[in-house]
Amino acid sequence: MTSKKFVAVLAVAIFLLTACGAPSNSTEPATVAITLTEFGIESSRESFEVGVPYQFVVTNKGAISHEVMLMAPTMANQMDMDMEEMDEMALATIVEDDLPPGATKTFDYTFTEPAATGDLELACHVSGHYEAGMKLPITVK
Ligand SMILES: [Cu+2]
Repeated sequence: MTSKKFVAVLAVAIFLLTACGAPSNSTEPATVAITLTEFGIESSRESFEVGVPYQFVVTNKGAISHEVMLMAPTMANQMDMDMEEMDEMALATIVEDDLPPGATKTFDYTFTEPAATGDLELACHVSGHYEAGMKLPITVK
């Protein structure tokens, strides 16, 4: 192989490598790690961007079952709101049955509009948990 030909082959090889090896990450959802405990919610990210697909990976590190809802803050003691209505209000939900101790569940969500801090939160509405501190305000820009 002449050195000129070798360079040409090398150039093609490099082109192919970079073409396959460097995919754009723009379509990959950004991972958000959420941890549930008694009684709190932690997130690897509390500030989000409109239009960016996020994958929420929710892990229950507590000793009892929890749930997670992405929704506007609500008075947990509001007696006129039942679980069904809350489910309708929620942008996303992982129900208690799916989050026993040690479980990890995911959901995908892309925010469509901005939200000031406190307009939206991640919350657990298992009876008594919200009041005990299982809520985390988030911001969407
Ligand atoms: Cu809970």
